Amino acid sequence: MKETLEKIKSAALAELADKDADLEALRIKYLGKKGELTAVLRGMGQLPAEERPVIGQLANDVRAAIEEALNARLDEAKEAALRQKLQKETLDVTVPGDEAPVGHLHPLTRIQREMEDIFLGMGFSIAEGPEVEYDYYNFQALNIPPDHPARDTQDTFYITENILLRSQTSPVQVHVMESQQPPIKIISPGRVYRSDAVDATHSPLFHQMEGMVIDKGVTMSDLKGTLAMFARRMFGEETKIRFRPHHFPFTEPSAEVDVSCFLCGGKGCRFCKGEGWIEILGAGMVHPNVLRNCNIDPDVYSGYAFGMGIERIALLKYHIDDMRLLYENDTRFLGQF
Ligand code: 2NM
Repeated sequence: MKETLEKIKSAALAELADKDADLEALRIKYLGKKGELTAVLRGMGQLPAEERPVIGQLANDVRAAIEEALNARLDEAKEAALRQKLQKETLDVTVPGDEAPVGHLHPLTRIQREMEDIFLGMGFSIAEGPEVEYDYYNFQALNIPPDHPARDTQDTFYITENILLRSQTSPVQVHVMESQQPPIKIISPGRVYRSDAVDATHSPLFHQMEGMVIDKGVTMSDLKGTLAMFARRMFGEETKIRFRPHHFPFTEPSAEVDVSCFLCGGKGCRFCKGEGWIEILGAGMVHPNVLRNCNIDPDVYSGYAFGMGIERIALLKYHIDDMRLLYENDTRFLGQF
């Protein structure tokens, strides 16, 4: 029996030493209820009484030795598994991170804010209003009656007979004049709509910034001074402005306003098409009919107004030759600003 126990022990230890050993199978084989060691212990009853303690002791020693070897292997396996797990989860904190792309304002938005800042600096406030308007606010109040030819050049999108998408931001000024007496000094930036086909310089949706000042004794020279200041801030301190007579139904007198070419300084170049001047806006003194329509007495108050396309200013300042680029959201284009 002693030899059997020794054999079991050396066989178990040999098997446990194998690095590919199935440890659970070996535990069952040697230590389990139906295992080899248990079988030997069951046979102890047949032994002479004096041998039992000796064999019993030996059996315990063998069991302890196998358990010890088994536990050592189990610990080793656990440790190896942990090492492998940690290795897999290792994070190299020295590897450079992925750069998160950071965007920036759209060039149109930048120009609009720049323009707003210039006028805010001259004491204007920003006024906003609805893009869906009554015909009255977009046309009639502005001295454009139903059959006026100016409606043709500003044909817009009608929602009903008398509700439409505004074709200019002037209706905002009408709302302001209706709700407050002068002094009024506002700009109204925003989207406007016209039934125009898309090309390099036209879009059915574009942005305008209009301005209006109404008070006692406001004159054309105030308009000139304000626009001259705007032109210098926007296009450079050397910039001059030039008024050319024009006609708008809502202003009298009216003018189209040019700035001296900020590339050639007025000598004439490709950019200004040899003119030396670039048209940027329309302006004039608010028509007495418009003031009357808004319950402002034209014998007491006078005012000027102007309007310009924000896209046009953006195209000029950034030397962009096609307006459609501003709307296509191609980041290869937008990323340049
Ligand atoms: C322009 C040109 C000239 C204008 C007039 C008014 C109002 F409401 F006061 F009558 N707002 N904006 C105006 C004047 C707009 O855009 C080219």
